[in-house]
Amino acid sequence: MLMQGLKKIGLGLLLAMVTMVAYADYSWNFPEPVTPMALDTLHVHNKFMLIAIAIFFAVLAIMVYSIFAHRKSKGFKSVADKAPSTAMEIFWTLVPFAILLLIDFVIMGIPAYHSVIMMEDTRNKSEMVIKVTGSQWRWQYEYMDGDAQGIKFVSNLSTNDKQMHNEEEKGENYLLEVDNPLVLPVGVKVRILMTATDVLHNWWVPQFGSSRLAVPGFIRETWVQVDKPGVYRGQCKELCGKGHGYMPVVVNAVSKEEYQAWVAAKKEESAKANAGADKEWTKEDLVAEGKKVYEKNCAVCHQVSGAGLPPAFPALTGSKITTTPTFGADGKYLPDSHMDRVLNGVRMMPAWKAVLSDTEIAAVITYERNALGNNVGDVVQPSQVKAARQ
Ligand code: HEC
Ligand SMILES: [Cu+2]
Repeated sequence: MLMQGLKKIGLGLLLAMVTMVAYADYSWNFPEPVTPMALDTLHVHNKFMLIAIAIFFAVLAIMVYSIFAHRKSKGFKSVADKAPSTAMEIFWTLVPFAILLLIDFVIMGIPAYHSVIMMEDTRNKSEMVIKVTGSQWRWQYEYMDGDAQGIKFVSNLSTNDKQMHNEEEKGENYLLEVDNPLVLPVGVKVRILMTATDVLHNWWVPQFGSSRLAVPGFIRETWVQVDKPGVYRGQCKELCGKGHGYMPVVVNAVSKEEYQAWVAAKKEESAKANAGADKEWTKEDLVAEGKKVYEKNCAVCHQVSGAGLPPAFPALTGSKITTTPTFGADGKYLPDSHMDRVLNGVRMMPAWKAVLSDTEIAAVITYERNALGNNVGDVVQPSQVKAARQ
């Protein structure tokens, strides 16, 4: 019986080892660390793992020895029959306490302390600052200083609907792809300020080893220094509502030269968009532009068709706000009107003032009023949005 059991266990172990070798690409291990923080935490993990394994085998060895050496057939009696000794009990309480103290506070405490200090050290030698804002359900990035100062954009999921509904083969980066990735120069320590506009989110890229809650109303900090060029993917790591699984993080780490080129291109792009804000747009152009803005930013809640998901997310088709005038006789927007809702939000409706440009807001409002089954006929120009902001 015993031998058979042992054979079975042996066979099991062998099988486990074979599968481990088969997975030698380490897909069961941590993802390859690419920042000093990720490397440090991986080392801490490995040290702790060794300590835990050593303790496991030491305890197991004592147990197996005790069971065999003190078995009943050799005449050993149950401890329960022995008279308790207070001195012994105190001694055997203090010994594990001392061992734990040594392991936890010294052998494990020192490397862990080192890691935690490293994580908290966001300012020392950091060369640039980026603000990351989480919203239901997208990330917004803003470059706060240096050449890139003023660059600000929204990063939306770019996986199409068809893949989600199994009408099309799922792509390689299914739900881990965005329209505008965050671009960072390699080898530069970047201080990251983090906040949220609605609920808790968490900006998490496993290969960076940093993860911090984004809390509405608070600015929290972390940092990354990506040492290897590449595209790194992550996700929001805090359950944040219906679209939690649809707000991936994509970071493109490039050489300093490529980064400079990207900054220049991005600046030119925003200069062009600003020029667009001063001209008079035709209704057709606004509606066409607005469709893009709508499908990227609004359709998650109000649906592509505009039917919404009542009662949580109202329909925009035929709604009072989208079909009644948004400007009063004095040219100012009315309270609780279309412009007010989109700029300032209310309850679960996000404010778009700080997220979308004048042109985008003008376009999306014009689109909602003249598409999605509505046919109000009026247009909102970017210049009117600009004025409305004041
Ligand atoms: C996170 C989900 C969400 C997103 C994304 C969203 N909305 Fe809303 N929206 C709401 C909710 C909820 C309301 C109802 C708010 C209330 O009155 O309590 C609303 C209301 C509105 C209304 C008023 C409708 C009415 O008749 O009450 C308009 C207009 C509107 N949203 C436009 C937009 C536009 C434009 C966008 C994209 C730029 C957008 N929404 C994105 C959730 C969302
Ligand atoms: Cu989130």
